[in-house]
Amino acid sequence: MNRNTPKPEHIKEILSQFNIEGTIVEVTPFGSGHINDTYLLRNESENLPDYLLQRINHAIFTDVPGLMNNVLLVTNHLKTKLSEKIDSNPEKEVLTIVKLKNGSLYYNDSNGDYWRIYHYIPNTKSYDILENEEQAYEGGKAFGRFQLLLADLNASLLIETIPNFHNIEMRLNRFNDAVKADVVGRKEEVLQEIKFINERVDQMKSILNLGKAGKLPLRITHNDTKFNNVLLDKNDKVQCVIDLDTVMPGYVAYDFGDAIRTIINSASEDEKDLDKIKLNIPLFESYTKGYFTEAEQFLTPLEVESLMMGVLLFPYMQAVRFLTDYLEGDTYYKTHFEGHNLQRTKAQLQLLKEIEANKSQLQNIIEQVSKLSQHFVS
Ligand code: ADP
Ligand code: GN1
Ligand code: MG
Repeated sequence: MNRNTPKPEHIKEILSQFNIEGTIVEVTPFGSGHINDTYLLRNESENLPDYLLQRINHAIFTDVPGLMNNVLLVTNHLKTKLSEKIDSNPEKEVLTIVKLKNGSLYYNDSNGDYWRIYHYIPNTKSYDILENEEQAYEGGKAFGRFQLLLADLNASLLIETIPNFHNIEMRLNRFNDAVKADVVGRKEEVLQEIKFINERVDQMKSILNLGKAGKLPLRITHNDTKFNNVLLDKNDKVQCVIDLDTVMPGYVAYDFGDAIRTIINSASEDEKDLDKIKLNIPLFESYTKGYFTEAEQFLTPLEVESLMMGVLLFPYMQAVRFLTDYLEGDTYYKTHFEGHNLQRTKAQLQLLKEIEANKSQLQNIIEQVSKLSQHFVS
C-alpha cells in the first residue's frame, strides 16, 4: 500500500496541533520503512530541535491509542532505567514523543489519518546494509540491552499492537488462504516458492511449540529488529533503538533471528540477483558477541539453544509474509515496482538456503560465544 505525501497546507494544519518549538522550514520524506510514512521536519533555527513526523499506518495498527500508550510506557520505562546510570543520556538514547497542545499522543485528522511526532535524534544514522563488524557488535548490544532494560516492565500493561504478529502457524494459515483464494491470479507463477515453503512447515514451528509448552519465557521484545531500526552515532556507537510500534511480549529468538536476517545478508532484503546473497559470518559473530554482553544476564540455556531456530525462522517468516502479500495483491507492504513482493520473497528464501547450508557453523559460533560469557546461567 502506497500513500501520497500530504500537501503543504495539510502539513501546516497537522503541525499546528503539536507542541513544537520554532518554525519548520522544510519537510522531506525520510527513511526506508515499509509500513509508516516518515517525514523529517527541519527547524529554521539550528538551536531548536528537528522533528520526525510519522503517519501511522492504521490499516495495520488498528488500535492507535493503544499503540501510542505502549510507546509512552516503553519510552518512559527506558528513560527511568537509563537515568539511574551515570554514563547515560536518556534524551538521546530513547525516543521522545512530542505531544499535542491538548496533551494527546497523536493527531487524528479530517481524512481519518493518524499522525505523531518524535524528536529527531541528530548526528545519527541507520543502515539498511552493514559496513563493518563494529556496527554489528553495537547492534547486538543495543537489542540485548533493550530486552534487559524492559525485563521489569509489567507486560500486562502493553497491548498486542498486531495480534499473533510472529505466530508462524497463523502466518501460514493466512498464506494458505491466500494461495487458495488466488485473488489476483498470481499463484501459477509462484508454485516453486510455495513448494519450498511447504517443505519446511514443521521445523519452523519449533519456537512456537516450545513457547506453548511453557519451556521458553515470554519477555518484552522489540519484534522489528531489522538493522535500520537502531540508530548509531557518528563513531558507529549505539545511540538509540527506534521503531517501537511492535514492542510487546515475544520470545528472544524472534528478535535475534530478525536482526540476523538483515545483518548476515551481504545483499539487501529485496536483492534481485540471487547470486549476490551470501552470508557475512564475521558480522554474525560480532552481533552475537554484542548481544551476549547484555543478554547473558537473563538468557536461559534453552533460550540460547532457541536462537539458531530464530535465525532459520525469520527469513522464512518474512518470505511467507511477502508472498502472502504478493498473492493478496500487494495491500500490506509499500512496494516500489510490480513484482517487488515476489522479489523480496525470492531473496529471503535464497537467504534461508544459505543459512541452512551453514547451520552447524552458525550454531557453533552461538555456543562458543555463550560459553565465553561469564555470567552465563547453566
Ligand atoms: P518504519 O516503521 O516505517 O520503519 P521508523 O520509525 O523505523 O519507520 O523510521 C524510519 C527511519 O527514520 C528509520 O529507519 C531511521 O532512519 C529514521 N528515524 C526514525 N526515528 C528517528 C529519530 N527519532 N531520529 C532520527 N532518525 C530517525
Ligand atoms: C516492516 O516498518 P518496517 O519497515 O521497519 C514490518 C516488519 C518486517 C519488515 C521487513 C509492522 O518493518 O515486521 O520485518 O517490514 N513491520 C510490520 O522489512 O509489519
Ligand atoms: Mg523501521
